[in-house]
Amino acid sequence: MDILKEDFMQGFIDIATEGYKKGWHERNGGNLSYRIKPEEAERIKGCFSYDRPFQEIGRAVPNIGGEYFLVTGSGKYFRNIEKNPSENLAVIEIDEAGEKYRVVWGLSKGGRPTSELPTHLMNHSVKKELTQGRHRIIYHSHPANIIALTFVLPLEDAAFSREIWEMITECPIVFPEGIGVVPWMVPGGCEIAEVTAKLMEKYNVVLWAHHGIFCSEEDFDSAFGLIETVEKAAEILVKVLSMSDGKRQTITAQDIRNVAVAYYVKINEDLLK
Ligand code: 2HA
Ligand code: ZN
Repeated sequence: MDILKEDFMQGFIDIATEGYKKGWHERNGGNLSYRIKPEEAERIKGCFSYDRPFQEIGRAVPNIGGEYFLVTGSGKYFRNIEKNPSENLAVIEIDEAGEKYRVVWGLSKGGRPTSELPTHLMNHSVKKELTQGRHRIIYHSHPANIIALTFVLPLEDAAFSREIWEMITECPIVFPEGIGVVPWMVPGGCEIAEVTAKLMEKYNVVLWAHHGIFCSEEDFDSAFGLIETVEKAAEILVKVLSMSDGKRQTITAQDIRNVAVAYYVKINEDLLK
């Protein structure tokens, strides 16, 4: 058994590397977590060691008690993950009560799991409940165009969702529930985690103003593809806003409804009013 050969490890490393190549992970920017399946955990348990102490999560997440997560390390660079996964990543075990975690694999030269661990774990908790366990990935990155837009668009879910939906016809099909927006807050703690997790009850994409983006998804391809789509739409909007007389025509609210009907997705009508 070799944890590095597991499909989930390969998928994790693949999107971390591709995200870095996209320019979404300067220095130690961004973080990623995967809720390991019980059968995967069973297969790799021989790689785990239980000598590192339990630490407080900061908030209780009882419905993910006893689960294992693969997470990026705090201060580690996405650029280095492929070269050296065991130094830059960790597997953590959550205690049965869902109050503490300990590192059971990785961070071979020391360190801690991502500084955004509270946001990751609280988002996992919300999504596990709401998707009957289907969602397993929380991905945070720093794409330039969507961040740029948080300086010029109103920091409101409807305004952001509408503008981004309008930029590519397929956006309302890819994220029909829209985008949640968190105003600027200090990152890395339980406060921003609570606000983010609340929005994750409604959305799979949540923006942090002047900082970055979080998404929740079932698998690595969908998580990466979701951010790729949002960021491409944001890039188009930045170009449109940079042109002298702006939009001359666009995709209307009714067009978006028509796309949703044609593709059998449930569009978030609250954002189209
Ligand atoms: O440094 O992106 O939000 C990692 C981060 C914190
Ligand atoms: Zn960040």
